[in-house]
Amino acid sequence: MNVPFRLSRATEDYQASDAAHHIHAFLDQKALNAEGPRVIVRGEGLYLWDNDGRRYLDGMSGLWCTQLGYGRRDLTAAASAQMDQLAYYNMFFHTTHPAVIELSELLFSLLPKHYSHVIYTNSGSEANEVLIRTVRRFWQIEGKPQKKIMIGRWNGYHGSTLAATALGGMKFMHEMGGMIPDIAHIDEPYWYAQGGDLTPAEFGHKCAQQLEEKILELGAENVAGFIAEPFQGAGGMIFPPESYWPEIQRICRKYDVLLCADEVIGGFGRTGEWFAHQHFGFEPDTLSIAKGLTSGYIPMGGLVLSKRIAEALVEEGGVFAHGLTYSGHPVAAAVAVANLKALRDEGIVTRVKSDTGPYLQSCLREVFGNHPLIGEIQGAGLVAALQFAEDKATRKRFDNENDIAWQCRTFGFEEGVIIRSTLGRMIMAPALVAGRAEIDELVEKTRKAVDRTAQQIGRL
Ligand code: PXG
Repeated sequence: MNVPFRLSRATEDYQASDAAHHIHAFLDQKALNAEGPRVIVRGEGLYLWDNDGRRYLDGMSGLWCTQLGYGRRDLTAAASAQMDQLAYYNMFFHTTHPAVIELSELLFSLLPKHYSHVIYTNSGSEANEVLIRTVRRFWQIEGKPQKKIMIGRWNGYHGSTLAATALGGMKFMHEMGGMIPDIAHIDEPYWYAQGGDLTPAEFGHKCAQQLEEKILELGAENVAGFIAEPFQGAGGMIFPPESYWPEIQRICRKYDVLLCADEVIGGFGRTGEWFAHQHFGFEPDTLSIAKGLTSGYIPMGGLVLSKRIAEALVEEGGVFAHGLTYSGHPVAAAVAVANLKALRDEGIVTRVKSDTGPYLQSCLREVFGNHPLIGEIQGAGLVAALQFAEDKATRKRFDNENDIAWQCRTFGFEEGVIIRSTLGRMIMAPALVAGRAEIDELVEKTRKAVDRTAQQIGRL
């Protein structure tokens, strides 16, 4: 029986009303209206149900965020209890509250010791908006107000608000009114597509050195920080070569450019470490966080600061003219506390590192290692990407790789699994509570979707 819950309205009815009122994210609205969106009505564990009773294994944790899966009653109870006691208060009027204090104690007990302070936001985009102002303010306090430029990467993603769009490197977003002054970009470390004849190590080093060239071009005295995702998420789940991060860190230190890691996707256990920069072994000055902080149950994000930055703001900075109505919202904080405690005390992050993560990675390599359509498998912990290739020997990609991957995603839905396509890559990032049986199901349904894609284009 696949229909544990059903709302009374017909799917077509919801779809008509949806079409009448919504502009959906990153979609051609007219085309979507013609097709009609799936109406998702319920979630439990790793599974989602639509309004017609179809069940899907959610291989993407919603949008990379539901670390604990759906339906956790401890999180809803935490929200409800906090709403009963103190539904809202702020941190403006010389006030604070226990929920946000408890959250920060917990957060900093999980973070490396050189971080001390956080500015809470409602989302990852806001965390990166706050980042730009905080970094610029830091350099003002340090007596270097001309250090204003932020360097990001082409095909990086840091959110959809104006400054976050500009920091990111999605050109089609820039072209839709998404650019501001004092932002620059360097290339992404996407070896499979752009590495040419270089080894991954040579290519990683070369990409990192672009940062040095860019800093010298702009003048180190004008550059405030470099922002990047430890591994690219929305841009295609791209893991940089091992040579990349050490060289980036060396360059940032050399020119006193702040190293800003966007941990919105990589944070909270995704790679098996609490934060993705720990997986890659570098030490950022700031961390942008969101998504897994609350397992997506309620919006919350934040900007974590190193002691160096925090000390300057606190000891020398005076008033920092910044604040959001919902910064450190008590209900969001209470949910985050329950979420982080579960991730820690149920050994979920530890298990991703020691068991379920390696299991997913080895299953994928076993099933797709010799697949005629798959040229590369990347990932760690519970995040992975499969790269489609027309010719594996030369790493030639399909001209229409976008369409092929989209078709594979659609086959996935038909097989009852939600996986994501970006350019020519299929991405999966299931909830961190996934057990081996669910990982088996994810891999098997993905195999069916990839095989059907291969059959359709005559490659199997
Ligand atoms: N930084 C990173 C690295 C992200 O992935 C944001 C910031 C912005 O967070 P908010 O909470 O403002 O959305 C993100 C968001 C996808 C997808 O399909 C990825 C995101 C959002 C929506 C879709 O991969 N990442």
